[in-house]
Amino acid sequence: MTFKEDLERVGRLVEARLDAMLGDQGSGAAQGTTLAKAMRYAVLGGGKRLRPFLLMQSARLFGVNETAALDAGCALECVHCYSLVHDDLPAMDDDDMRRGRPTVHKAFDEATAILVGDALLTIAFETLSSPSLHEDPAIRSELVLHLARASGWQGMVLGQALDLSIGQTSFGGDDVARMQALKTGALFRFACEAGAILGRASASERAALIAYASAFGQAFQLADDLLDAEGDAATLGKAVAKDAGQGKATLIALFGVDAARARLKVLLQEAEGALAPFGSRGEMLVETVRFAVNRSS
Ligand code: GRG
Repeated sequence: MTFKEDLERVGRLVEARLDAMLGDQGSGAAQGTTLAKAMRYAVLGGGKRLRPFLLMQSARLFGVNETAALDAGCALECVHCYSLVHDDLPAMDDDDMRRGRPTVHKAFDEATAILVGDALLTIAFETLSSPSLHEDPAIRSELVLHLARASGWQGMVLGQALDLSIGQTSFGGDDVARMQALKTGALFRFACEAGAILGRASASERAALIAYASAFGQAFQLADDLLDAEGDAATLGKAVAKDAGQGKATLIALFGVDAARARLKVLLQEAEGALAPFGSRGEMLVETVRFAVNRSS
């Protein structure tokens, strides 16, 4: 199967599993509520599903059962969607469009968008800790621990807080890199580490995947910044040129587009190099980082 075919196949699996997860929620006490409808709106029908894809490809290196990896990937996608919903709020990035349609607080209202984020975050941990995900409680507990670390106050939330603090302090290249490693990179690291956890990988295999994820996260963010600087709003499904307009601290703002492109090449090599221990089994992950760097949306 080609990379594109597999990305599409996983996208369909993720969509169907998330639909079922949120249908289950909707059939309980939340059935028919605005909250349930808004959660479905936030999660279904859009997105590249790159984080679950990475998780499933990492798990595949170790022959992990795809159903377990899919559930863990959907938990991760719920955290990602929560972060997008909260990031779009007026108190944060104040965006009207996401994934080609109105943001959750525009389609519903701000209070609902806050609650959607809260509920998606908790569903993620409900999913990871459910005995149906994996029979071994030690594996489930390790997944919960690492997702909590990646998404919380020492991870993505801290990255977002640092990003929001820009303007109050002066930011250099190292500060921007640290902020982005937390805000964007932490969930990619979890994606790859979760594959290693599910696959009971050796310490060196796990370290290789973490090194890949680190280069992947930086490359993904640089590509994202380049798309914001040079991309097309219709293709992206969201506003462009926001970073410069808001005086955002990006590596492009500090060093320029040419330096960003040169750094992207180095990161691509780093990501590919980190996969060397897996030989040809790592080919899909090589394709994934190439896709993340060359994407147009
Ligand atoms: C609110 C705690 C909290 C954190 C927000 C994710 C985030 C942190 C902010 C989003 C701002 C942003 C555009 C960051 C750049 C990287 C990024 C997460 C892009 C969106 O991810 P994609 O391209 O989105 O994978 P899709 O829609 O394909 O899932």
